[in-house]
Amino acid sequence: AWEPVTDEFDDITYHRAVDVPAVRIAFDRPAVRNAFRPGTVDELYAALDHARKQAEVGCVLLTGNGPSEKDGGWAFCSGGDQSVRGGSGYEYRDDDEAGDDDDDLVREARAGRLHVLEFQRLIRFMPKPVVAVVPGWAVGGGHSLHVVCDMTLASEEHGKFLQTDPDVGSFDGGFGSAYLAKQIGQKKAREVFFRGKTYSAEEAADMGMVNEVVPHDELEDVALEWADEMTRKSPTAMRMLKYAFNMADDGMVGQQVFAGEATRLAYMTEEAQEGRDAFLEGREPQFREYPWHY
Ligand code: 2NE
Repeated sequence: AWEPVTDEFDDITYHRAVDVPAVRIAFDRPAVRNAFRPGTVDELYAALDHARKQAEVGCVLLTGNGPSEKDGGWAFCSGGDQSVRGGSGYEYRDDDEAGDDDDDLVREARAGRLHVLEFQRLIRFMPKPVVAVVPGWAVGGGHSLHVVCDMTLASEEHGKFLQTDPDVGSFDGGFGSAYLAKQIGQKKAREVFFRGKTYSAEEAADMGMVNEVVPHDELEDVALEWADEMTRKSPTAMRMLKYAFNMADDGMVGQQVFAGEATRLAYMTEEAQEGRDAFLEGREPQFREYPWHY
């Protein structure tokens, strides 16, 4: 069971599980296969950042609400909303109420930007697992979002995976392509972008970009079971593992993020506290009392 964290969002829904320390963030524009416009991205970022900061939340399920009332179609996300794409990116339009808590200057500064990439980075760098729960189409920038999530669970009947970026003159040259190649290999990743084939959930699992495929009506229950499993594990170990998995591909930033967590752990030692105490008491630190572990 879920309870709303807030009902103030327009383009997404944000719920907290009643019995599991997990949240569910869902695209809520099923009529356009959950395409995102700038305000949608603002709301996704705000919800995920909120989840990141909640000490009692250990897992995020990112999904898409559905089906579409118009034709019954299901979607995780179909990428950037092409109807609001302007000359240099996606633009706020008058009916884009989402995220309008920001003042006009902020919206103006973001206009035309591809700030879904900031949302991708938040998924990547937040210290908790984010699971893409794919009930239908994962397409274009929506495909890239499932790629950057820590794991992907997909609907057997409706899960479909497609890259249309070069069909609409777009290209995710970061996680959407390069990290995908790490997951499924160079040849397959190039096929995904260069041929633009649609893959079923089973095919996507065989390729290595989907972890598990389950019957559609079990999708949300299984997702919650995964969240339950993961949130019973050591938060510190999970955080260090996520950053360890990231580090090899994330260069100096990956090292910085991992090192930040290592520093936090070091601060918890008596040895580091002796350094602080000595400074505050105006004396030499007595580090000789501490062992040189090997
Ligand atoms: C998603 C897909 C394959 C679904 O096909 P189908 O046949 O199931 O549905 P249909 O009829 O195409 O779509 C249903 C309604 O949703 C709208 C459609 O226009 C249609 O509207 P109505 O005719 O009912 O009024 N719709 C679907 N996707 C939309 C979108 N992205 N923007 C606006 N309206 C959309 C099929 O619909 C499809 O191929 N969609 C386009 C996928 C796409 O090209 N996405 C953008 C890629 S670029 C990107 O996402 C990106 C990036 O790569 C990097 C940074 C930022 C963004």
